[in-house]
Amino acid sequence: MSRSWDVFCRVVDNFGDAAVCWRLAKQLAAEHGGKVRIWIDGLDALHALCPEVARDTTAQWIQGVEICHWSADAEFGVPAEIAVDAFGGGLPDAYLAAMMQRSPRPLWIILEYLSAEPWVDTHHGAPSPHPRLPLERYFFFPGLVPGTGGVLKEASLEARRDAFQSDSSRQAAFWRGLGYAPPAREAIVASLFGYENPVAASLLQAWADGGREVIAVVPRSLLRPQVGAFFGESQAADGATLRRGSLEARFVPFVPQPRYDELLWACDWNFVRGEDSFVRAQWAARPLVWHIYPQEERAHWIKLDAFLDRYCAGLESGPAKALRTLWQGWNAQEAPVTTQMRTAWDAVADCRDRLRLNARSWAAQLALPGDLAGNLAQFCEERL
Ligand code: TRH
Repeated sequence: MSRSWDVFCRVVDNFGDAAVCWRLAKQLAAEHGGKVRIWIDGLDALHALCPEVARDTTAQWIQGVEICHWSADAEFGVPAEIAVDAFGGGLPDAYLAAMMQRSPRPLWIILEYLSAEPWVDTHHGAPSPHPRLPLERYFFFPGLVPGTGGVLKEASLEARRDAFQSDSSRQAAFWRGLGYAPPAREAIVASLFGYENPVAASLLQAWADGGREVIAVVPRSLLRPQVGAFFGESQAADGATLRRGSLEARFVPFVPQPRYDELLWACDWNFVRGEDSFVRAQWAARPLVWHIYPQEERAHWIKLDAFLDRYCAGLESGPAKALRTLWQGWNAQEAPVTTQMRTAWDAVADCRDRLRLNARSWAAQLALPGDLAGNLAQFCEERL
């Protein structure tokens, strides 16, 4: 059944909040016939992901979704049947008042952050009664295993990925579109998207000193100035190429979301961060390294380990240990001596075929809980 949806997105920082809400909104409209509005307080973030989005417009229709600027004086009109409160940012008072007037009352979904921790499946779908208002409210937890909400995945994603990865001419066209020659077959190509990272120089040095050509593809991010600084150019411009030893760094622009997927599909390794790029790198079916969003009291280490426990479950102890060491090194908040990062990289390079196979089977396993938008639509249908 076609339902109406209001997705509320507060841009706390960076792009992840907008990225998840935008994907969800598009998919509810395109695959579930939803009438979808996204209320977002930071149009700049959405514009970066989808340049068609104007930064200064109160309401605009793009790709089947009505994008509304969530300003202090926004007029919400009649609430939709379902309100998605992304990452528990809360709903505005005026909207709550309108929800109370609507009959039947709308459903309120708190869409949580992704976590691989074992408690997620017992909390997924639990009611979260509002302290004052008689509104039905539920927690919806993304997750990696059946019993959770799954993660976002468009119906066509695997087919598009496989078509791209098996077509060398499309890959060559992709690189040329970015202004670069297609990488040599024997080169290891790694995308580098992340937060500031004191460990970066150690890994870059290991690549520069290594016996095999490495191409680091560096989109705009907080990590990029450090990569540039390694070559003595902290302000490296889009389109620049810098070289040292066996390492070539390509500085690429921040591309629209669908193109970023292609970048992930085109690389042998993907260094990613936050939530959405982390999930997309898993769907790319290539080995990845996650720079997790740091939390207070080192809570993120629990999340990181919980993910690695699941991701490495099918691996033999050697490759599992190699991957863990690299991930832990990349997330360490102090710079290790270069040899540690080199040892970690050499260890994963030695088992790269095994890690690639694991990345492929992990992507297949990730589809088992069903995709998040479909699971959410069904969850709501059962309660409306
Ligand atoms: O930007 P992120 O760090 O996002 C977040 C926020 O910090 C948020 O507050 C926090 O709660 C959350 O992480 C956990 O990382 P993320 O989630 O990977 O989002 C980045 C998005 O940017 C993702 O959709 C991929 C996209 N992207 C492009 O579209 N083009 C690009 O060139 C690049 C590098 C990324």
